Amino acid sequence: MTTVYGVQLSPFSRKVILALEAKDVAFEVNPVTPFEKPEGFEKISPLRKIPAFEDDQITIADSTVICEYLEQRYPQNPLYPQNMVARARARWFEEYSDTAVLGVIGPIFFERLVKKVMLQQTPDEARVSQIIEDELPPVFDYLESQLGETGFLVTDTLTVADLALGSHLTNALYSGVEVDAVRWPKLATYTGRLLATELFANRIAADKALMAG
Ligand SMILES: N[C@@H](CCC(=O)N[C@@H](CS)C(=O)NCC(=O)O)C(=O)O
Repeated sequence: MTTVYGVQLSPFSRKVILALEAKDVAFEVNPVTPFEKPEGFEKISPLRKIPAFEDDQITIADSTVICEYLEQRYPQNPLYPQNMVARARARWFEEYSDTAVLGVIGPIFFERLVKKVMLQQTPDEARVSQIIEDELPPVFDYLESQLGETGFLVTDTLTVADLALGSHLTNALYSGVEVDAVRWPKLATYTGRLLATELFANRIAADKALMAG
């Protein structure tokens, strides 16, 4: 069975899950959290990070590597543009999302969801405010400067860049971080449009069911 080792609230695991769902590939999730990794997990994920992936052909880790493999193995509903420039831009925005956007949303998600809701600890709201006021604006400014009025991040259809960015924006939503539509109008519109797609809406519904349970 095609298996994702990870948890659906992890942004990197979500990127892989979204890619599988976009391509209509059946899979199961073997739950491995960043806090509790089974003994021997390094055999599946040598860096001991989630997600890892296994099917009848390969056992491999890292969301970027897994998504590229999925694209070649399951070419239907492509997530990488054929055009050379658009493809490079999609890869770039995937990288930017997984580094810079994660860098600001990740710690807020950790404080407000992981610490507060999962670990029943007091979130460091001073740290959250400092990120929202100082660290997040340059990241959103850059995204605003790159987005068009319509379509998705790189083209008119979803690419891996949208799966990566959308995955972090989903965790922003769960963390109470809204994109200010006055300051970042294109990013706010894009976020609304992306998270309303069937692909993201179904994933968000699944996350909400998990968090409610
Ligand atoms: N570049 C990796 C990053 C994966 C990553 O950082 N995963 C986090 C959870 S979202 C993790 O496993 N952290 C646990 C650790 O570093 O020990 C990818 O794209 O899959």
